[in-house]
Amino acid sequence: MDIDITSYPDKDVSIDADIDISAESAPKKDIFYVTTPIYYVNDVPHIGHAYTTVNADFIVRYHRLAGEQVFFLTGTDEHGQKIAQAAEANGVSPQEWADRIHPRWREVWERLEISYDDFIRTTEDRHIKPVQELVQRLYDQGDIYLATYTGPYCVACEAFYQPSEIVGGLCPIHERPVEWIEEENYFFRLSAYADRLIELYESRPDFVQPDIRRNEVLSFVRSGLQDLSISRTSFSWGVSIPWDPRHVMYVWLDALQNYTTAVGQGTDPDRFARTWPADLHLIGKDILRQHAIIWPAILMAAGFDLPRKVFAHGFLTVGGKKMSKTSLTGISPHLLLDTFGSDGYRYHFLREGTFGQDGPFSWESMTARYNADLANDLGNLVSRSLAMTTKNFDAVVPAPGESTPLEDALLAAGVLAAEQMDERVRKLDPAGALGAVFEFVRAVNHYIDDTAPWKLAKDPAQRERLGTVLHTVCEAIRQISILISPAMPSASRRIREQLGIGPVDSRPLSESVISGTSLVGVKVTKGDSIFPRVEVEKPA
Ligand code: ME8
Repeated sequence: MDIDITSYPDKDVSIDADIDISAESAPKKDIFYVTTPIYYVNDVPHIGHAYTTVNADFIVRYHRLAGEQVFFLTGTDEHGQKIAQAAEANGVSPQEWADRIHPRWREVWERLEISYDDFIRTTEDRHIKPVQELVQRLYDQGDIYLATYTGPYCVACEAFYQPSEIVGGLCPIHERPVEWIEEENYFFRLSAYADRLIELYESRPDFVQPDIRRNEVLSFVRSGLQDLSISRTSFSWGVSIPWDPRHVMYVWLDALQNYTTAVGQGTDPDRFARTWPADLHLIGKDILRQHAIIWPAILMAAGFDLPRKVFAHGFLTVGGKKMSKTSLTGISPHLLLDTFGSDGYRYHFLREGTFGQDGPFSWESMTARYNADLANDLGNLVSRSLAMTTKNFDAVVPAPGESTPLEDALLAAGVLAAEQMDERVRKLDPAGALGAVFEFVRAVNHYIDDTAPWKLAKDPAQRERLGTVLHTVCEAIRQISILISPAMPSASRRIREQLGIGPVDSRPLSESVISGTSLVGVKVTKGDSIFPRVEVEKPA
C-alpha cells in the first residue's frame, strides 16, 4: 500500500493510555454475550455459513441450559460493493436486493432452530446513526485522516491486501482477480495501535483462539501494520462519512460495529454497560484479521472494553478448498434439512471433525453417522426401552428395587457425561462434548445388554429386578434428553414427550441430571421413531 504522506494531517494521534486491556478490568456483567458474523446478503446461505451459526447456537443453548443469562446476536451485512454488484446484476436497487435476500437467511435459521435473541441488519437506523457518531468521534480525536490508497482490493472478501499477498493477480482466499484501486480515502491509524495489540495478544492468550490463529495474528501484527483505508468514493452503497458525504464507509468499519450497536452503543448506555463486552465472537478463519486486529483497535480508539474471546473455526471444504458462493460449491442447508431434519443436521455439524480445523463435507459420512449414532444408538434405545415399559408395566415407569453395582456404574456414567460436557463446551469443543454424551448413550445400551430385561420378563420371580432395570433405563433417557437438548432441541422435546415429562429446566447440569423429577408412576408413550433411518442415496 502506498500512502501519499503529503496529505497527512498534522495532528498527533491521541491514544488513550488509560484503557486497560486486561480481561480482569472488564466490568462484571451477568449476561453471556455471543455473536456470529453478520452474513452478506449478496446471496443465500450455504452450509458453511450455517456451520458457524449452528455451533454458536449450541454454545448459547448450553449456557442457557446451565441457568446463565445469555444474549445471542446474529444478522446480515447489507452494505458494500459486493451487495451493490449483486443488486445491479439483478436489476434492482441494493436496498431492494437486501430486503429480498435477508428473509432467506432468517428462514434457514428458523428451520435450524437457531435461538438468536436479536437479528441486526446494517441498513437499520439503530445501526447507522451510532456508527456515524462513533466514526465522527474517531475523526475528531485524530484517529482518522485523508490520504491516497493505491493497492489491491478483493470485492469477494471486501478486503484490502498487501501487494506481496497477491499471487498471480489473484486473491489468496477466493483465487479470483483482485482490483487495483487508486483513490483518495480516509484512513484509520491502525498502525498506531500495533504495540497495544501485541500487548493484548501476549497478556491475554485466550483473546484469539485456537492458538494457531493467535500465533498467526501475532506474527502478522509484529511484521508491521499499515493504516487502514476506511472509506470509498467509487461507489455509493454504504454508510456515508458524516463530515464528507462524497465518501461511504468501508463496509467492515460499518459491519464490525453491529456487535456494539445491537446492544446499545450510542443509544442505551445502561444496556451497553450490562451487555458489552462480547464474551465470544465466533467466526470463520477467513475473517480473523478483521476481528482480531481491526476490531480491537477500533474499540481501543473508541475507549470501549475489548471482547473476551475471538474464536476462529476452520472451513468446510469441497475438494480440499473452502466451500463458497464464489466458487459455486455452496450446498444449500435446505437440501440436508429435507433428509436429516434439524436434529440430524445440527448433530452432524457439531460432532464431525475438530472445531477449529478444516474438514470436508460428505453426504456419505453424514448418513453413516446419523444412522449409527442417532437412528441406532439413541433412537433404538428410546424405542426399545419405552416398548418394554409399555409391555411389562402398562406404560407406567416402575419403582426401582434394590440397586446393584451395574446401576451404580450407570449413574456414575451419567454424572461423568454431564461433567465432561460442561468442561468441553466451555473449551469450545462441541464435538468433544457430544462425544461424552454419546459415550453415555452407548453405556446405557450396554447396561440393557448386560441386564437382559427381555429375559427377566419371562421369570415372575425377577419382576422387581425388571422394574429396577426399566426404571434405571427410563431415568438414563431422561438424563440424555437434557444432555442432548443444546444440540438437538427438537429431539429432546420429542423424547421428553414420549417419557411423559415437560421441558428441560434451566439449572446447572450437575443438578438437573442427577436430581430431576422422579419418573416413578409417570405414563410413557411409545411414539414415532425419533430418528428414522436414512438411505445412503444423495438427492439428485
Ligand atoms: O465475511 N466453512 O460474511 P460472509 C466454514 N459479512 N465457515 C464458512 C464457510 C465455509 N466454507 N463459508 C462461510 C462476511 N463461512 C462478513 C462478516 S462480521 C462483522 C462481517 C462462515 O457472508 C464463516 O463464519 O462472507 C465466515 O467467517 C462467514 O461465514 C463469512 O460470511
